[in-house]
Amino acid sequence: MKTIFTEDHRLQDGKAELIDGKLMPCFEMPRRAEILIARVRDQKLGEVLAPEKFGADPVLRVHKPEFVRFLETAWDEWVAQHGSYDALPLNWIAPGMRRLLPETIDGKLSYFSFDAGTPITAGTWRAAIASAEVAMTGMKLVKGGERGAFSLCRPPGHHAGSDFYGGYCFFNNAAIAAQGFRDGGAARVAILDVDYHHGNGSQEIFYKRDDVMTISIHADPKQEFPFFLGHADERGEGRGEGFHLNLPLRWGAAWAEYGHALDTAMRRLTEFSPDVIVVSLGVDTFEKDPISKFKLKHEDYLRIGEAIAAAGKPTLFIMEGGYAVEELGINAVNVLQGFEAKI
Ligand code: OKP
Ligand code: ZN
Repeated sequence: MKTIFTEDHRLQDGKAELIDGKLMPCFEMPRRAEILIARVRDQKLGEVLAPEKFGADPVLRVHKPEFVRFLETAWDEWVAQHGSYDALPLNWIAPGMRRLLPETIDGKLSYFSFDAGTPITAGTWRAAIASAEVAMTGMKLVKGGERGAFSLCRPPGHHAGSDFYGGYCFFNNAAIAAQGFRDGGAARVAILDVDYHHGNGSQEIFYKRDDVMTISIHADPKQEFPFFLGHADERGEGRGEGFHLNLPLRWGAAWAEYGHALDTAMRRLTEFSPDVIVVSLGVDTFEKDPISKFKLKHEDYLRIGEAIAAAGKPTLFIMEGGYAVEELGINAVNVLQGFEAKI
């Protein structure tokens, strides 16, 4: 299959994130995409294409204008206030406080974010737009008849919601592509999120809709980030009731548990009968991932790709997480090769 990739991902190169009570070098780093594209080339997965320009229009189909405007100007406002170093929020809204948009940058960071792991840098806006363009270009390829395509997005997207960023994510690339499919004529789109972390942004964006089904297999939020969404009893709301599925697994889950959840996911997805599948492809479920606690092995990623192929639908893979950097390429490309072996 074809891969969509741009060097513009490098524009997001945060210095540090707050993790385990310490400011540590960002796990979400440019080297991730370098390793991924090297493996794509090495395995001769297929042609590598640059993204087309889409600008902010498709982003605005799923994100609120005030949020998009905030991200466009946040760096300049931060530099004017503090100086030329990465912007991180320091506090968040608590129950009983009022959600009013502050005038100053520190307040705005707090208003639009949900963690201190996601630095806004000089290049964040351009990298995030480029990442969304990578997703949209993959969308166009699949809409144009490709059975599968790989959007090598970086920064990732599945934690970003209609008006918030966090978890290394700014714009929700998978949601933007899914909405792109809808706008291009697809009646039903399924997002299957196999990243270790719950795709809270994708869930929030489509929770009240029955045209985009969201399914996420992830570490139980009772144990793991993002903690406050991703429980098994969240099934959608209003028209969206029954069109969302969470499959949380406990720390330590290996293929036995994971494969079972994937079967359940694919059964529900098939019943929905989507025109197209968008996969939020995280490989931080890997046994050696430094920030995660599942136990998948290299060969398990082939099985994930095969299971997705068995649904028989055009499929767009959108890169999300995975932080065992040196082995990231093997795991992600294994999913794509498992898929291609079964189509
Ligand atoms: C982004 B993606 C875990 C700390 C969590 C944020 C993780 C964001 C993951 N001990 N910090 O879903 O891979
Ligand atoms: Zn993740």
